[in-house]
Amino acid sequence: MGEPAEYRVGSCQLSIVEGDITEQSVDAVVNAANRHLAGGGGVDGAIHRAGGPAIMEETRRRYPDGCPTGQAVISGGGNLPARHVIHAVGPIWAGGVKGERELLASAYRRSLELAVEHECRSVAFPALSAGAYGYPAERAAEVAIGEIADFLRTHGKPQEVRLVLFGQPMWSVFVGVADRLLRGERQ
Ligand code: AR6
Repeated sequence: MGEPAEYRVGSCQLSIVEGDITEQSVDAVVNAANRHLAGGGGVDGAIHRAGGPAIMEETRRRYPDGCPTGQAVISGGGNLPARHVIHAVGPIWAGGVKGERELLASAYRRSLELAVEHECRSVAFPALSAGAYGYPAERAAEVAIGEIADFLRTHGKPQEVRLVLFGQPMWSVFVGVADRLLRGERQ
């Protein structure tokens, strides 16, 4: 089990932990959703199973047209410990030639903007696009960590961002990238 790795970014904290996103006691958890907000496997399946039907009822009602790739929408957290779920749509990996990097960066950025708009002090993200959508792990980690760190330096909030990785291999890829990109900021 990878120990939590913590980095100070400006006045905020970025932590990288191994675990299950549905168990995080934070103000908002981010879901790795699809454009139709139709539910699915992976993080999406786990969030709807643990959170109950209220989440899907709300997204169907408020966002009947779904959510474009690279964007995010917000709902309540249902039965989850988190108050909100931010449904972010990352890109499907297509070899890196379809603007995937910018779309993935935008999904992280838009999620953080929504978190700040809803006064969330703590937000937990999974590795968006790095499962069923096939984004290579190391590159997904570079985008995630680079984008989150830029946002925290620019805005000074949310106070805590937690990257929650499923399994030790993915946790070590993210910690390796964070040690490189955030050199000197590990606590
Ligand atoms: N907690 C944390 N991480 C998890 C969990 C969990 N409970 N479950 C899986 N992961 P994925 P994507 C990891 O496939 O690539 C869905 O069907 C997983 O091991 O959830 O963005 C949606 O409906 C991987 O490292 O998201 C979409 O259609 C990472 O989370 C599509 O999959 C992301 O894997 C989205 O695919």
